[in-house]
Amino acid sequence: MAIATRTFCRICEAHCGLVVTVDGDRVVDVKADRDHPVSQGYACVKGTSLGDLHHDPDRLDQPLKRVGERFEPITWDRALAEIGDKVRRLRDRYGPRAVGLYTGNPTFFSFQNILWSSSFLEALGSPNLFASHSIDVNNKFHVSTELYGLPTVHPVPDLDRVELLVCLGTNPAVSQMSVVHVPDALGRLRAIAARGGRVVLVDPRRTETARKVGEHVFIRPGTDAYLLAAMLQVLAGDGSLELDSARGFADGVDEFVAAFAAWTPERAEVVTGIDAERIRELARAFGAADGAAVYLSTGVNMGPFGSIAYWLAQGLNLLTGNLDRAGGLLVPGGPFDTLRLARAIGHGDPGPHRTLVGGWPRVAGAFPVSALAEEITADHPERIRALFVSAGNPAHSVPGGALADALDELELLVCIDLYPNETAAHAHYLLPATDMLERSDFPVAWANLQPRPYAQYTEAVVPAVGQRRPEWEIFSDLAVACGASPVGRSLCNALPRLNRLLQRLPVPGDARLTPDVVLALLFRWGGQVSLSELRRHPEGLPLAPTAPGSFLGRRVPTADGRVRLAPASLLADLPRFETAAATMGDPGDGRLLLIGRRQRRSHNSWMHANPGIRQPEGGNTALLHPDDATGRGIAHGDLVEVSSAAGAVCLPVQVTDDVAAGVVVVPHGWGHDASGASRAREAGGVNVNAVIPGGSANVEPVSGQAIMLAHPVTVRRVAVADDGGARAASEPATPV
Ligand SMILES: Nc1nc2c(c(=O)[nH]1)N[C@H]1C(S)=C(S)[C@@H](COP(=O)(O)OP(=O)(O)OC[C@H]3O[C@@H](n4cnc5c(=O)[nH]c(N)nc54)[C@H](O)[C@@H]3O)O[C@H]1N2
Ligand SMILES: Nc1nc2c(c(=O)[nH]1)N[C@H]1C(S)=C(S)[C@@H](COP(=O)(O)OP(=O)(O)OC[C@H]3O[C@@H](n4cnc5c(=O)[nH]c(N)nc54)[C@H](O)[C@@H]3O)O[C@H]1N2
Ligand code: SF4
Ligand SMILES: [Mo]
Repeated sequence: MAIATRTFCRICEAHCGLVVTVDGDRVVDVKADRDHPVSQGYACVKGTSLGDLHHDPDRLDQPLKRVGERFEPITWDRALAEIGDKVRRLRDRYGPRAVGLYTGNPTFFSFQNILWSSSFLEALGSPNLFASHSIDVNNKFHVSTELYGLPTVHPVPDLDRVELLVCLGTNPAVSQMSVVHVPDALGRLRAIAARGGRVVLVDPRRTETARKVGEHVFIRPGTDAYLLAAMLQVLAGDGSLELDSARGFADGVDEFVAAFAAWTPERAEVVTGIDAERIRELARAFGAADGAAVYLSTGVNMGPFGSIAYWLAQGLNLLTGNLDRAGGLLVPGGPFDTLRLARAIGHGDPGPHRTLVGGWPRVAGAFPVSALAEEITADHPERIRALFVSAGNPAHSVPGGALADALDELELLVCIDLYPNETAAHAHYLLPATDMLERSDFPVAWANLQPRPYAQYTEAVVPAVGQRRPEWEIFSDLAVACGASPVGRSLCNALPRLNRLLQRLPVPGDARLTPDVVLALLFRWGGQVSLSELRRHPEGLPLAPTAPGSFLGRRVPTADGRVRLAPASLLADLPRFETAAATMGDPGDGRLLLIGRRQRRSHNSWMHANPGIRQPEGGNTALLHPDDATGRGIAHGDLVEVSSAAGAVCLPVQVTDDVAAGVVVVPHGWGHDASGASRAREAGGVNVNAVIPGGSANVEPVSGQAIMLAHPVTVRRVAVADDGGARAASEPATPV
């Protein structure tokens, strides 16, 4: 008999409500949940294809061990014993730093994975955690740690009331944005425009979003911080910053404003390519609006000055009185006090650990991924010799080829994943994890990022296929096998940070700390709702809206409760910002600046295997402005080579004036020749990370964030379209 169960998607920040129908052990239907309190019937094809993902024959269904060039089945017990034995020997000989862990993007969408994976590493006594956030948002984590005391504090735009929303480097119609929890982001932006508000989208490409809503402003890649600096300068010059009230909540207000005093709109125009008058108009409209917000995302994060840009965005929001007010930005508390929890587990503290090479500190608990290759290949006794990769594909997702090469130097590489991805091609063992339909969950990492607060818990909706196991079990068993604390009575030791918290609570000594037990305790510890209430409301429960005025002076999690607007690390990065201005935005030698984009049917590197999603034929394409194409003798559909000192890729070109002149756009996540998933291999395309320079030389020094866009590249024709451009035309440059 078919049973329909409410749950929610955990692929991206939107967490759309879904209704999944299961007949026996088959998922027969996945639909958007029309009665969901926030997503209200919105879901994209990735969410509604989760049934195909669940039953995909290319999935990992049993543990595999490398034997020569092939992978062969091995029992869980044997795999755990062999991995454990190897890790014990390496730790005994070289110390705990011999072991490392990379946690990828889906980690942060799984309550159990977040907690158990990093706790596994802590239980082994190693600081060597690397996470995908250093190829995504480390700038935001660093700035928030400096300004607000925790990497997880990110004021979110009050989308239902904002009058002027300035978005930089985001394409909500495709991505649903990042570090904010907004299903149907395009619909929410349209609602702003429909009630007479303004949405301004700053982007080197006229995006799918810009075609549907608001005003679009072209900007040269990598230059957003100069635009924001000039907006601040205009408002400071007009005397319209609310300095006195800001001084009541924040230190360093005057130092912050003074740091950018030289950035007149005229100077910023030269760097950004945006007309000085337009900058003035935008700044003044921002200052005058009855509720305004600057929001920025990966198009700025991954640039050379993501931290300075995010710092400026925070400062502009605060000094125009928009932080912590209705219609500006709010800091939601979450269904339980996530800020208090983060502080209790020491999340804001970078700690004493440094990488062996380059001495990088940890940001949000993890070293920069750009430093990982060197930590593996360093001529140092404590180098990483055994690496666990959980829910990630670093061989593919990290810029440059050095990491993929370094993985082959490891004595042990274990991948815990749904698929045999490109990283798995280097591994010794592959361990099959359950997918989101096979596990209970609560989206803890996004709980304080909701413009419309609500809480939703889900049970597993279908039994695990084959020998797939939930990550909390995998990591608990691995901890035991590797010689860390045993499960049961002292599983607490495998969750050391959480345990510090649990020690204050009446936990039965031999209780099994399953994810549900831990969740129930967290809700009991300070929740607006209890887990049992959430279980009774599988459709999700709306929570009290975030109160304006509840953050500044009240909940700022710095030691003294004040915002630190002029932190030393950011001030120290200003000389780099000033010097770079001379060359930013245009290399001046005929090369183009490479940027990325996302596509609706992709999700980083892991949607191309899903048989339920039809992908554009032939993989990815490069977008080029007509002037840049003509000047190089390139026509629509031709095959071009995009190259840098790091490497080269060849792919078809689409000529479009949606892209600013001087810019070439290539989406990431494609090119799966090394994947073990047949459909991904056949999807075609190329991995743009082969062209983007990697390693610790291409990292934002202040945050460890990899610089992944605005690199100069050479674009040249290598072949004329043999089909008259039909293939490139099969996917319009700006679909939706
Ligand atoms: N050039 C370029 N590179 C980029 C980007 C870019 O814009 N341009 N974007 C960057 C960004 S924002 C990100 S977040 C990173 C992502 O970088 P990664 O996280 O390293 O890579 P993903 O492609 O997201 O791979 C996720 C893996 O997790 C697996 N998986 C999915 N769900 C689960 C689960 O529940 N459990 C387990 N164990 N595995 C699971 C998938 O099968 C897949 O293999 O890529 C970055 N790389
Ligand atoms: N369909 C789909 N959705 C996704 C993902 C996916 O792969 N596919 N990935 C998810 C992940 S992991 C993340 S982190 C989020 C990211 O969500 P977003 O940050 O919204 O990501 P993008 O859609 O890549 O939008 C980035 C925009 O920045 C622009 N850009 C590039 N360089 C610059 C620049 O220098 N300045 C400015 N102002 N803009 C620039 C690009 O043209 C692009 O339009 O999306 C998530 N959602
Ligand atoms: S937008 Fe798509 S991928 Fe993102 S949560 Fe919703 S259904 Fe899932
Ligand atoms: Mo991301």
